[in-house]
Amino acid sequence: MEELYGKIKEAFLGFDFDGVKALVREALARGASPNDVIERALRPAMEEAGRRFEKGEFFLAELVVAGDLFKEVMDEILVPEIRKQGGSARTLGTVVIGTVRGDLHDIGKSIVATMLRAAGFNVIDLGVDVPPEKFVEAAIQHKADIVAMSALLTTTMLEMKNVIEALKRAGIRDKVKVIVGGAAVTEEFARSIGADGYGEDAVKAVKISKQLLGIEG
Ligand code: B1M
Repeated sequence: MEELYGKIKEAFLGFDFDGVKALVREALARGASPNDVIERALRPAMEEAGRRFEKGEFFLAELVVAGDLFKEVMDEILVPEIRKQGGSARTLGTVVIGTVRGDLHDIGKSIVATMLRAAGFNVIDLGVDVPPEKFVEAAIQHKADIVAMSALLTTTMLEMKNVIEALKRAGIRDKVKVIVGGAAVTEEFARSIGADGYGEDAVKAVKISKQLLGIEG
């Protein structure tokens, strides 16, 4: 399978949309899980695109195309597959999720939302560039059990603390669990701002959400 993941990365970095889709379908047909395809092929390819951008080898336009390609593969192939495999009849709790104010990166947040839904959570996705007051409003309106935040920029990760402060001001900090994640965030940072949990990837985000609500399995 590693060879196939290598081919997906190569096709991804060549922006071969049809090639990537065909190879992803092949990986699934050969027994790979959607999460393996994300974590072992698509996410590393995206990270390489980011490195090339940093080194000046890719322009911003190429980063945009990489984002579009990732989203197409998710929407057309992986999200339907995750839903098919999920199929949980229970509702484990309500999660309000968004990418914080000033941050427009939505791919990782959307993967986390999909995985949470597949696991049986009711997920309210607020989108990107979400201000603290919108997180608070949604948490109250939907009686959220968890507020989940994503940030990819070292500048915007600081917004997470502002959301926690806003939850405190609204008097609901002790009624919700807060989890954070995204490329810029570390476990240490999560602890320093008073979050209850940190997810390195979408699978860990689901695991920590269940743990925080005392759900087994
Ligand atoms: Co941006 N960008 N970007 N970008 N971009 C990064 C983050 C960067 C590291 C690239 C680089 O320079 N190497 C860099 C940030 C540097 C820094 O802050 N230190 C950067 C920059 C600088 C910028 C701009 C400022 C560029 C510019 O305009 N000059 C600009 C900012 C715009 C803004 O947000 N205000 C910008 C714009 C963009 C695009 C629009 C072109 C595009 C986004 C398209 C889109 O989302 N629709 C883009 C992309 C694609 C990237 C990289 C290459 C890839 C991000 C991605 O989608 N990864 C990124 C480089 C990188 O991450 N290494 C980069 C794949 C995704 C599956 O991973 O989002 O990490 P990720 O999500 C993972 C986990 O982190 C985790 O689970 C997911 C699944 O495994 N996770 C959670 C995520 N959220 C979670 C929440 C949880 C738990 C787990 O709990 C709640």
